[in-house]
Amino acid sequence: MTTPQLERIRNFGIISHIDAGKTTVSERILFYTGEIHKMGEVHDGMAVMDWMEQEQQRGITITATATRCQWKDYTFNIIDTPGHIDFTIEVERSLRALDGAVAIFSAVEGVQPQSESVWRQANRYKVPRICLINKMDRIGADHEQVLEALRTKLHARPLLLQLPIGNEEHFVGVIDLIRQQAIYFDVNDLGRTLEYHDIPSEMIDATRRHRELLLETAADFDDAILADVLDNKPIESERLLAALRTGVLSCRIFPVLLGSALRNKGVQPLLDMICTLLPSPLDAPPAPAKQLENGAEILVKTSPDGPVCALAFKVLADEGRKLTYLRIYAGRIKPGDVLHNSRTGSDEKIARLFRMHAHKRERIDEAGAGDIVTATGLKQVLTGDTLSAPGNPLQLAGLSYPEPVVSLAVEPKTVDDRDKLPLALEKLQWEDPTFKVKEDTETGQTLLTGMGELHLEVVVQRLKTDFGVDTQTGRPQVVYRETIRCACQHHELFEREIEGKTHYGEVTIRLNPQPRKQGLSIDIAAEVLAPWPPEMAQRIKEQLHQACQAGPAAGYPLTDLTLTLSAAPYDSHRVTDLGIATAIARAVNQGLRDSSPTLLEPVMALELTAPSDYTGRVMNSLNQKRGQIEGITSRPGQDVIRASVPLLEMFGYMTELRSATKGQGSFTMEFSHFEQAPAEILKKFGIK
Ligand SMILES: Nc1nc2c(ncn2[C@@H]2O[C@H](COP(=O)(O)OP(=O)(O)OP(=O)(O)O)[C@@H](O)[C@H]2O)c(=O)[nH]1
Ligand SMILES: [Mg+2]
Repeated sequence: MTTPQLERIRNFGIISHIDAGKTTVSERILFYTGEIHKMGEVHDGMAVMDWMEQEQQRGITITATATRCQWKDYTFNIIDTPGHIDFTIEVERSLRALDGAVAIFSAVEGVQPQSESVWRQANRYKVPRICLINKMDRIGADHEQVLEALRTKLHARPLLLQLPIGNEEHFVGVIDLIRQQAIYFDVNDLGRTLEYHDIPSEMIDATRRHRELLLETAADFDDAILADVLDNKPIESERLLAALRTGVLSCRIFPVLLGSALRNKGVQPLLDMICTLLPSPLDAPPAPAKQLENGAEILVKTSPDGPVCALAFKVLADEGRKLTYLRIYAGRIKPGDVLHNSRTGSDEKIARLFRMHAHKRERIDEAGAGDIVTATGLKQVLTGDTLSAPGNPLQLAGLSYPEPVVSLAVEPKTVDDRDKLPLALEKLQWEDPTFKVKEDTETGQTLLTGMGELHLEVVVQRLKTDFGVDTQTGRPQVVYRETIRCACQHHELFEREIEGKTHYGEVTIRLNPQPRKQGLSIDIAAEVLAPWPPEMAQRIKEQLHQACQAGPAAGYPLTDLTLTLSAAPYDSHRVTDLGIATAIARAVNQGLRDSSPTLLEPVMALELTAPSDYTGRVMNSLNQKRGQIEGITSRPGQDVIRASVPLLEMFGYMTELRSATKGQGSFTMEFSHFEQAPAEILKKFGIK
């Protein structure tokens, strides 16, 4: 493949709530762009993009999958992401590395909780988006309701670019409001052929009304269009699209298209709009970075010239070796090149470079700025690392990781399994920053922590299928947080002779409780650390963070408090690393014990759908689970209940709900916040 012009590259992700149709859309994209010759369906376990055995068995996406294809004279790097909240890190890292996104909504279910989460994630990275309302063929499809929810729930400004022709199973095509024509998709050749016709007479009025809205929106971004609209002059499609593009790139408008991926309708117009409206790597804002040699903040512009700067946004353990996904921001890389890893401070060599086509790799000789490729040979690299030219070490902004809230104890079944377990867990941790492993020194068990039951279930199954390690697991447990109920100040002086050397360190700390959802903050007044050598000052900061990883009540991480380092006298003749580290650990530990420590439990935001006949029964069971019902909305024959419920009560709820609703109820939930744990839980941990 020749190196495409940068302005004709589109790096985009497909994001949505679970089951909205991301993988089905991706599969159609690969088919219509000629990358695959047979369309595979998710529910048959045949979709190219769902390549993992676990994905094919479960019919859901688990890992973000990258692929590349050509549409007209544009090159797409696409990442299909999972919708399930347990795999949210896959969305996070994809949005961090991509320039744009296609947000998919189901025409029936509309804006669901996970749609809100991925939308917020995209907002955080200021990723321009276009939307596709999918499943227009289903009974109850209602694109107007989705548009309304985009406005009210996501506070976005959607702009409809199409109207549907026919409803539900009679959905046959769309009216293109820009070019003012009807587009039909030929059912006899899997939607490959598009037919263009005049707008059906009964839709002329609706088209005119919606077109006016489109013109008004375009006029917001182009004064010349505003003048022409006022003068009733015709406006060419290209001008309209250019104005809309300005609105999209600045995330002020979100154009909306309609389709039914499963019925092969609406995908090609989406591809055209990806080319026309989404950013190229050149449109993406320059990446902020820090120059490590002098601490200067700089902006890295997408440019193939100049020193290399790339972000490792995903690492895959592939046949035991690391395969690193790179987004290149500047420069060019090729096999044999040496790159500096800013986190480890060491240099690493690229062995081979590849372009990914789902799970298949194509070897390449070179890649440049704006591209997304994978590399082997980078042994130390982890997700979020910056790789740059050794002569010009840089640090890009990293990724933010959600906190795991569920843990599971595992025990290897045989001696052979015991030998293999640590390496297998290490490799799974390379891939997934939201999966953590801890040895429980008291029980000798290995404790896995992750985002949810499904996350850990997949890990345990992968231990068996990918690494041949059989394990026995306990029941999932909640990962609590610890906080304090009153303020305190503590002074600690540590001075002791160890192996002939006197170690000394002295600190005063203050602890203040904070309201819920405030998190942990560590305050260090600049003057306290000013006399310290920079590397010791850095270690003090790290030790303060470290001291908050395990609280005194039950060993859980601390939250909702402020830890202030109010004094740390520097005596260059007496102070030692060990002395100051011990003083900090003791001060924080004793301070926490004196501040009335307590436990907080994770509370989940739940959205549950069940036939209306079962609503009473479901609400009762949620009440018994200490759930707070936040609202009920009715759809034909079904109720959607939103509630918040402590995670502890939700283990195994899927089975319970299925049996209570004869298999017709379903729910999704995601972490919402931490709340004071009730007395019976505190009692279990011996907390008063
Ligand atoms: N009726 C109808 N069903 C669809 C449509 N698009 C997808 N589906 C079905 O919806 C289910 C989920 O589709 P997927 O493509 O796996 O959805 P997804 O968004 O990738 O799901 P996750 O990756 O698990 O988050 C599958 O059974 C699809 O066949 C559509 O346009 N109409
Ligand atoms: Mg999928």
